[in-house]
Amino acid sequence: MSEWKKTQCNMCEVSCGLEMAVENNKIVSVRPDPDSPRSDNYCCRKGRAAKYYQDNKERLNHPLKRVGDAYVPISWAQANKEIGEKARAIIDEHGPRSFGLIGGTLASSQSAQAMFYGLLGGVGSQFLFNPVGVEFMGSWWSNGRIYGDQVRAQDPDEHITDVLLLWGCNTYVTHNMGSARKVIRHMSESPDKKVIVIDPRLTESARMADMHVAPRVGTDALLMKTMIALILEKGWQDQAFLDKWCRDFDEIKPWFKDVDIKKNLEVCQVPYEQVEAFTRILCTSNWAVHQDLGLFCGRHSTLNSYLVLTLAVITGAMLVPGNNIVAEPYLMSKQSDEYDPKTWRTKDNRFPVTGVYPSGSLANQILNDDDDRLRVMFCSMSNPARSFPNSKKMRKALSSLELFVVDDICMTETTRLADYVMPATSGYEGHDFNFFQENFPHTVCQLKRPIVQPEGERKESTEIWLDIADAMGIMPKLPKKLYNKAEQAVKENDRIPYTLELLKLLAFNKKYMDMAPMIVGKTLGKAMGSVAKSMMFAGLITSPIMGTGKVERAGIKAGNKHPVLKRLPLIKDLCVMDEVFQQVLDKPQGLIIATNDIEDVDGYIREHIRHKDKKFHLYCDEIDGYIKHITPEKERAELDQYPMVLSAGRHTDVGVNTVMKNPATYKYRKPFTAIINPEDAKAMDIKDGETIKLVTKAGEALVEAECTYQASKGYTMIPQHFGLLFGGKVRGVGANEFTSDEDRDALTGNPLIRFTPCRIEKVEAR
Ligand SMILES: Nc1nc2c(c(=O)[nH]1)N[C@H]1C(S)=C(S)[C@@H](COP(=O)(O)OP(=O)(O)OC[C@H]3O[C@@H](n4cnc5c(=O)[nH]c(N)nc54)[C@H](O)[C@@H]3O)O[C@H]1N2
Ligand SMILES: Nc1nc2c(c(=O)[nH]1)N[C@H]1C(S)=C(S)[C@@H](COP(=O)(O)OP(=O)(O)OC[C@H]3O[C@@H](n4cnc5c(=O)[nH]c(N)nc54)[C@H](O)[C@@H]3O)O[C@H]1N2
Ligand code: SF4
Ligand SMILES: [Mo]
Repeated sequence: MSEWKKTQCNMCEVSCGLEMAVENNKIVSVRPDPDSPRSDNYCCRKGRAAKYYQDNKERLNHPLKRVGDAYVPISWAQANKEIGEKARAIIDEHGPRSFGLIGGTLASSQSAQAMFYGLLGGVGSQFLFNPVGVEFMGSWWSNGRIYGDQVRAQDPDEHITDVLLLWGCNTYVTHNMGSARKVIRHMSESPDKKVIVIDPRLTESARMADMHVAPRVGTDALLMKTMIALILEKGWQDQAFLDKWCRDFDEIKPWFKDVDIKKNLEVCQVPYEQVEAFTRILCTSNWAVHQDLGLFCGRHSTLNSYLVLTLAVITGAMLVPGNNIVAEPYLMSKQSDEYDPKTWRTKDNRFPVTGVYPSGSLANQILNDDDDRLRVMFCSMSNPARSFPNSKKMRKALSSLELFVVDDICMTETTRLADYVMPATSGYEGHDFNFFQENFPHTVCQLKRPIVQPEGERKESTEIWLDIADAMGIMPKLPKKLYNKAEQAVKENDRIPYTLELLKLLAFNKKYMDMAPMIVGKTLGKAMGSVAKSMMFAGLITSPIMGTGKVERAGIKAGNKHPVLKRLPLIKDLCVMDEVFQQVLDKPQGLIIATNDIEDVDGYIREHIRHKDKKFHLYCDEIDGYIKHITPEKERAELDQYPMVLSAGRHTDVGVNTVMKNPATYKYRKPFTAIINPEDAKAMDIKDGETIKLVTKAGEALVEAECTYQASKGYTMIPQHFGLLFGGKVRGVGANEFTSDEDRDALTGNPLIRFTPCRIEKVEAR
């Protein structure tokens, strides 16, 4: 007999609430959880495929050590001791710049990130690399410039907006927005609402849209520059909003002066009438935009994001409910200031955004001969040998490290390069969480807990890295009293006395601050039986929602456990957050833990603009120096150099990056093809199903051609999920076999994996 258990999907950041039927410790069936406050009884194909992810022949069960070309199982104690000693010795000899981290979080499971920050703090290193450095460098840097906060990302308020833009993303397929298909269908069917898709291709999302704007690939920046010029020419900007909330609107006007609108649009290949209608809609409606890889990883990556935000501010659609809002922080990230002399640079002079360095800088930081190079790296929940640009170079770099330790649930392209491989529990076998999820105006919080028991010696990633940090000797010696209070907290189900003891310790030892999550993990986490679970508590009692009134607005009040302490404001807030934690523990389906006051629009704007003057800053020198080069002549000349461009890795519905490896999930589909526009194919005399050679400056491989109008002219695409080794067999070619770590955005170094110049060669029949 199977039993239905509540959990949260571990596949993507949307984190839908799910119910899974478990039989003999195996997941046998999946359905959306009707009680989930997060996902409104919604679930996609990837979530339903959980059993293929959970049980497959690549799962890891024991710590492994590389001996020659083979891996041998060793005990946790031996693994920790050897890793701790080796790492310590290398870092002591070569200094903290020899140490760096990769990953540390899945979009859906983030507790281990806290340990990664502790490891960096303990060693004194700043080198963190993860998918932020593939996707968000330009976008999050722009957030920092325009509203003063890199961490709180722009999001659409899709549930009540009138116009939803899907810009450079195929959300109907990729579900990179909550309840994606439901929302798009609803908007598409409502006569008073509109979906507008801006994508060169006729995607599944574009088919649902009221308007499909199909610019030439790589011309979004020119298109947006033209739209803003049109707004200024017509006087359509929201002047009252700008007067109230913008510091420097007049200073950016020169960027859009003397723009030849018709000439620009010829390069973008979009009709004037459509652009005028599109622009007018943005100036007269509530609108919200979801943007993703087509913009973030496309040509002019950073400028694209900057101009989307600029459009939102100019039309009065930024930080206004029903338009574009910001997510409460869900990643435990940091703000980065590249002009602070204490901020490290890479050898190629790149800087971090939210504490993360560009992925394309990693290989060069390892592969060089001088003393300033990365020698020890730990990697968690990431597959950089597949997901960072230029796989060939990445393999060489990672395998040349003096010590490379990886945790994963499976044997992957990256674990195969490691000296030690650590077996982790999946999100269905351990505790974890996505901190938090935006259901604007609400914030939802859910704790994943084991619904199946882990096999072998798997451990939660959070605990794996805590134990390694301990073995490296970077944890301070903690007072016995803190351990006792932790035990007492669990016994009495009251964490306040423990928290006060912890605060006392930190107040007298400021240098422990960097290690605070690890201190909680080692005391409260070990006492609770899950370090990850204690990270949720640590996150809540330091959360930016604390003390804002949002928790109380969501209906959560402090219990009566500490009536005396409640008079002290700090303690009162802690008691409220402790109550939040208790309620999260009590509700496996998750709950709403904070609610914004959307009636108070001015208050909302003021809260989320983090510049001191509480104004949007639209002018910055970096963009001033860049945007003047975006002219129709230069754009056309550069684009014409590349008659064929490759999108290295469209995200299709049979995979989630490289997380879903089991081919059983696409048994009756033929997913690994390069899609080519039929007119291009005809011109090259290529037939559907024919084998072609795809060539870029980084690599070449034979692939099967699929001729379809899903591809736009001059733009071929391969999927992101292939080239994965499963059961001894590789299917297809990995997308980053074709990408170069040199093709990067000039401003922030984001890789341009959606714009890889390529050549298609006919393979003569032998
Ligand atoms: N099924 C599935 N879902 C996923 C994932 C997955 O792997 N599989 N991955 C998850 C993750 S991590 C992410 S980041 C998201 C990614 O989600 P998406 O960004 O929606 O995924 P892509 O397939 O890369 O879609 C990018 C779109 O941009 C378009 N595009 C390319 N060049 C340009 C351009 O120059 N201008 C414009 N305007 N558009 C352009 C492409 O034609 C394509 O349709 O999906 C998430 N959801
Ligand atoms: N060329 C090209 N490159 C790309 C992209 C592209 O479209 N084209 N997409 C980019 C994008 S948007 C992203 S987000 C990145 C993703 O890049 P990564 O995050 O590096 O890669 P994923 O494929 O998501 O791999 C996550 C790893 O975590 C493991 N894992 C899964 N669940 C768990 C768990 O519960 N615990 C632990 N410990 N491990 C787990 C999986 O087995 C997998 O090896 O790739 C980027 N790279
Ligand atoms: S949308 Fe994301 S979280 Fe929801 S079921 Fe699909 S993969 Fe899972
Ligand atoms: Mo992503």
